[in-house]
Amino acid sequence: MPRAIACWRWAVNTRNTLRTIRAETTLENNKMSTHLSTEQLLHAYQVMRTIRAFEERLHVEFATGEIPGFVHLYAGEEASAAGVMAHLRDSDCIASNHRGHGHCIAKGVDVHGMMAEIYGKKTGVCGGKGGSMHIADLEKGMLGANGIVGAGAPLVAGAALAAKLKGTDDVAVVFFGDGGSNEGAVFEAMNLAAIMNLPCIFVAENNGYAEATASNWSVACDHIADRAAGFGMPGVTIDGYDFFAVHEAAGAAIERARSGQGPSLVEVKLTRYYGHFEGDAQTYRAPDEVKNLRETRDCLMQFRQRTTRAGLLSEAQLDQVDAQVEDLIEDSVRRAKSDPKPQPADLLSDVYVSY
Ligand SMILES: Cc1ncc(C[n+]2csc(CCOP(=O)(O)OP(=O)(O)O)c2C)c(N)n1
Ligand SMILES: [Mg+2]
Repeated sequence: MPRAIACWRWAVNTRNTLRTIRAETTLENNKMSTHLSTEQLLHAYQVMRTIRAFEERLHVEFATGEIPGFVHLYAGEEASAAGVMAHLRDSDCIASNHRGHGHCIAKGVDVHGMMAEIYGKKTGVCGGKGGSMHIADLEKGMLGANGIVGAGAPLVAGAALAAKLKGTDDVAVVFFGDGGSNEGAVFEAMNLAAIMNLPCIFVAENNGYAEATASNWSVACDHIADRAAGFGMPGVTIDGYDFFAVHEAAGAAIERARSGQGPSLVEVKLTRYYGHFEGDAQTYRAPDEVKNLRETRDCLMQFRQRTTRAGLLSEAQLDQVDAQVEDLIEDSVRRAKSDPKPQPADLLSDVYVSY
């Protein structure tokens, strides 16, 4: 089948599948069908709840002045990280941006090590030398958060090329924002991935703003996903408040990449609950914008309502996850605060890679 037709068919099929999911998961009829097991559903909820609790606690702790550097919170966007990462294994690589905590947690990076890293402590996953914007854990396939907007895309193209040359069926996923979607590095990586038929997935998390600039002002087309056509790859736009929609679309794109059919672009539409960075006064947002979205669209709220009303999970099971996550976050903050700082001599280690 010619490539353009194959791409178009994939996009149409994905859209149809998503329409089906939305119809089946409407709250009005309380019906829902999913092929996910109880264990997988609980894991998805646990990932989303951990990200939310981690970020909400950081919001409080950052205000005390104890955390060095900048912090960009991911709260509100949890369904994207959880929905994509549910399909990945440790040997699959991801690269993130400055808003990377959620991607790290969903990829399985240790929460204690992350909290210590953000506090700049020696026990952090990068020895306290990276901080919030440079958390990386190669054993988990987390190539790194990244302070340079759009810079994860070429890294992921490289990881996908490595997987292809080694003959594994690993895939590589990059997360970038609506702002990042305008970067030349992202276009170059998408072009390379298409030319070389690399197992790459480009996930554009469109939260409506790049710093204070609204995406409907800065992005020249209606949907970031539409840009995929320019690279001959499929693109789809997904409701990022809906874990199941993200899970389905990401699953199709990842399966496509794993089976050697090449890259895809998945645009996930969502919002961030906090400012661009901690301390942002957000004067560019309508007063009730976040409040309304939290009350009507929140991904955790929707997940709980749908799974309990459909009899897939019980309130008690979900409450138990909430309690476990609360303990984990409490413990991680307590430990991070009392852990030792790196010493001056630590500056001389981790400079070069040891082969
Ligand atoms: C190459 C580059 N240009 C500009 C910046 C400054 N900057 C940091 S974050 C950001 C906005 C990114 O917005 P988006 O990609 O939509 O991600 P979001 O913050 O919304 O998650 C900008 C312009 C940067 N860090 N790197
Ligand atoms: Mg954005």
